[in-house]
Amino acid sequence: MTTFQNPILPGFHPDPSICRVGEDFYLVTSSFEYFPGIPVFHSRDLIHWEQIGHCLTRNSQVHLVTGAPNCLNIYAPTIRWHDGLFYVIVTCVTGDNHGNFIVTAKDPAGPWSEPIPLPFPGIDPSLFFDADGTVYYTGTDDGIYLCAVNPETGEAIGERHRIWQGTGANNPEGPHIYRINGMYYLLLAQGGTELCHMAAIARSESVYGPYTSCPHNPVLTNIGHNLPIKAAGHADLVEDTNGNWWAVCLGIRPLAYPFRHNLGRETMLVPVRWENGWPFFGEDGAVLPQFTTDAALPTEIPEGYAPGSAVTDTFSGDALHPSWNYCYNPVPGLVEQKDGTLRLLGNAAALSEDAPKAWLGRRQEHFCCTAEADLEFLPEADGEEAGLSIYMNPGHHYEIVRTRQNGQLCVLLRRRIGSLCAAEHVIPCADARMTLRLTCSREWYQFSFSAQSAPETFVSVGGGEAGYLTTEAGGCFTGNYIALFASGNGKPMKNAAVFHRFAYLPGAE
Ligand code: 6LW
Repeated sequence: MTTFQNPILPGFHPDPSICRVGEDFYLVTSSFEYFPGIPVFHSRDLIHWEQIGHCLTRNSQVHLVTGAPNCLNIYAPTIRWHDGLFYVIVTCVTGDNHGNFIVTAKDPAGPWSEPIPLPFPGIDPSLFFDADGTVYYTGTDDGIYLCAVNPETGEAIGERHRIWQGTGANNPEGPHIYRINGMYYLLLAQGGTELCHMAAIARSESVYGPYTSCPHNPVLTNIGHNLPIKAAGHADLVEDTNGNWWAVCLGIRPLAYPFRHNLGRETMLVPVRWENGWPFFGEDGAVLPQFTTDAALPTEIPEGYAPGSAVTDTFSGDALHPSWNYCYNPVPGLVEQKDGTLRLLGNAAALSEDAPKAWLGRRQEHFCCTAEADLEFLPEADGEEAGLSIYMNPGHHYEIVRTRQNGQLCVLLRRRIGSLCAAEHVIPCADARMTLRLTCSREWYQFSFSAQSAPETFVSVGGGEAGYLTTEAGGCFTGNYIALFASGNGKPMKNAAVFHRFAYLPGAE
């Protein structure tokens, strides 16, 4: 028997795709404007995962562009393994490098290759390696289509064929093809990646169809179920070494009614059983917060960094902790880890600007959690600032800010919700070093700080409602980040803000 909780990857880990090589499972998720792009995870038991790297780690692979935050750049990927090589196929929907491309690697931890561009339009690409050696591209562009492809060169082979378009719900997308017991199966998402999300499946004797819809479609949805997980869809199937089948999919966990979610779309695991050549997902097609299945899985806790775990980072060594992301491609000099510190040298871009800036963030992965940052910073000019932010996008974030106003060194709270912005609770503080603290709950983000001269005394600067930093209030496809930032607010800073320690501590959900 195996019991596990969902999500298996908490926080912003949307559009999961999975493959198995021997006893090892590998999973990738979409990453949008964050860099490195396309995180890669490894597991032996589908439940405990470690992050082993990213596919897009070099500026030469992807140019992430500003524009419409939260819903552009790197969309849904697919990971497959064939004949000793890993393939990840993905869409960058913006900028001069937009389009579908493949990267490959012998080691999924990387390095991954330079992109192999593909001539196919649309999003949500997938690859299927057929037994006769033919490789098929499936994608979504005004419907689901398929085309033979040379994955080494990216060349299309033959024509594109529209195939099954789902059961008639809107937005058929996220297609994946499998060959199981001599039949071709097409699994796709439909209904849109919100509360009407679902997955549907069809089968055919030919990869080109015609496909017969499963009699109990949608095979996966949480519509009509009173469950804390909603918007389940965008699934990918995998068989374990014991012949049991599973699916990963995305889901959201709303804060409360009306359903608003702040952690982004998260990766869920669903047991799958087969009857009469059709799959049955989860419990009555639904993704539960907890499953107990008779599928015996080995329990193996990987050694690497696991999303959802506590992290204390003292910035030792040269490499950033794997949980950190830049917003867009990193700009040399803005964020630097050296000599056991993290140095942020703010440029002219304000935190609220949709632009590359001195910003380093990690996902909020729990409703209830605490983040702390030890900061050493004496702003030399009015407007120079550094701090700790709960950040959804440039237009929606709350932060505690160490700054200088009218020549006075101080700490204050700033909140931005779209066009509304307020800086308040200004507290004079001349200490060079302080600890900033963010306490997250389902209802409220609370900020406080303790100055070096009184390290045990945390002074509140206030906070803001969790409900306004949600996808429904002002976001799109990503989840909230807990971020360190610095800015010269109109001119580059002379001296860096220096962070000595950062801690992320999960709380009781
Ligand atoms: C993803 C597609 C979608 O590529 O959103 O709404 C895109 N549906 O499946 C980004 O997650």
